[in-house]
Amino acid sequence: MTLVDTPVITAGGPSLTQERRLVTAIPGPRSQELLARKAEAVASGVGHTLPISVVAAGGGVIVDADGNSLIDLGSGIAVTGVGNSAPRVVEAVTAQLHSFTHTCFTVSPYEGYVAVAEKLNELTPGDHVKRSALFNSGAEAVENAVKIARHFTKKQAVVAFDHAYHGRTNLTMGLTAKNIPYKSGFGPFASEVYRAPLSYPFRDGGLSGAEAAVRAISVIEKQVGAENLAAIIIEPIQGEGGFIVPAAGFLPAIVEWCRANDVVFIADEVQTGFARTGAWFASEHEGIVPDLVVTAKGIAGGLPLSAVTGRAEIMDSAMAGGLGGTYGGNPLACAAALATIETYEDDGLIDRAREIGAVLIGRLNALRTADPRVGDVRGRGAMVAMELVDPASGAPDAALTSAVAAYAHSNGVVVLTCGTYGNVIRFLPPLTISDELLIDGLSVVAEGLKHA
Ligand code: PLZ
Repeated sequence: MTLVDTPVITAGGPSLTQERRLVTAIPGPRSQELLARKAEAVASGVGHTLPISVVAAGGGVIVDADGNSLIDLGSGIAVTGVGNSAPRVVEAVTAQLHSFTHTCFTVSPYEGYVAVAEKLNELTPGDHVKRSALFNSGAEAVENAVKIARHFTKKQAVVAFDHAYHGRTNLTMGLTAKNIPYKSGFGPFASEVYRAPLSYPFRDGGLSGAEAAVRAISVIEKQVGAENLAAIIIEPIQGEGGFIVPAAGFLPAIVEWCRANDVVFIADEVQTGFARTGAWFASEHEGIVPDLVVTAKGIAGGLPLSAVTGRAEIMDSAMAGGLGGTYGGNPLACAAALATIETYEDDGLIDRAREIGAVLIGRLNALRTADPRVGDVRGRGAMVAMELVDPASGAPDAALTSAVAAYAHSNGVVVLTCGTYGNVIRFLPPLTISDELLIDGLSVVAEGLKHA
């Protein structure tokens, strides 16, 4: 292939040309150079999905150092809902950069942190009195939610579900279900973590939400006991575990049981939160009001920020100085979050997530009708996936899934896979993507399926 000597683009944001453009094979020579350096410099446990060297991104594209422009159907794992380098975010963070970059909120407070907490208290489900605390990563916020629930209830056990993903720190690894690559050899894990069966409609043999809840609650009562249980933590739609939407009624029944048994119900909305599913939070689709909500990812347009928000009496139970961290609620990340939330609101991105969902579900269902290897299509808003199976047995087909993803990658489309069985292709486009790009990306995936 002849090399086009493209200038390296560095300015990102929505004004980047919105197109799929391949000027070299993926990876091109400049990307290969970076990957060679990565192999020498970066620990091999830190993998990568796409072999490219990113120089700019925005709207619905990611541009690499070779001048290729790829369609982004992953948003950096559900982070850049407002798009990369979203104008309001760039402006707010730039202004904050010029005033101050860090004081440590627990040493000398500033308004941005308080304003983010106020916004979270307002936007999360329920009209009870709330408090928030800010952290850096999803895992850190999950750890703190569990800490707070234990302090409040004076109980220790925590229940997580099959297929759950809650992070990579020691406690959150223990809460996460999947062994490889998350846990194997990384133990011992924290004690007092228990696992309950989920509602997984595609693989549950017709179990209703209510029946699946009875099954889970029975395991919890027999194996843990409400008198020992501080909290139940669940993703309202499971992310890494396979975009599993529990059957209707499952989540409300679990919440109700928690209420009746003095158990804190924690919704991990790290992946589902912030407009992604066509609501501020996925809990809203089932009308549930969690005691604590954990947020991260989509909250700050790509800057690292996370939070725990919940009932004032629970959140306030930890003693002064009991919660914190050097960087939690960093002023740059808070400025980004306020601008991000304003962007979701002013640009109507919750509605846009629903429109994107309609395109995704429509196109993927058409694929499913035509191709029995597409076993299931599911999700809400701009969080949608297809599960690929062997049509004869229904067994998960991870090899087909990898082949389809690899085809998409080499043809300029960033798609991610997930699922306990590695057989789910998930779609998490930025909410700023155009229909044209989205449809082009999906046709490449469809070609990949035909090709495999
Ligand atoms: N809870 C529901 O989805 C992060 C993991 C990427 P951190 N998911 C992406 C990877 O392979 O490490 C996630 C999540 C849910 C918690 C987390 C953890 O959030 O910000 O990655 O710590």
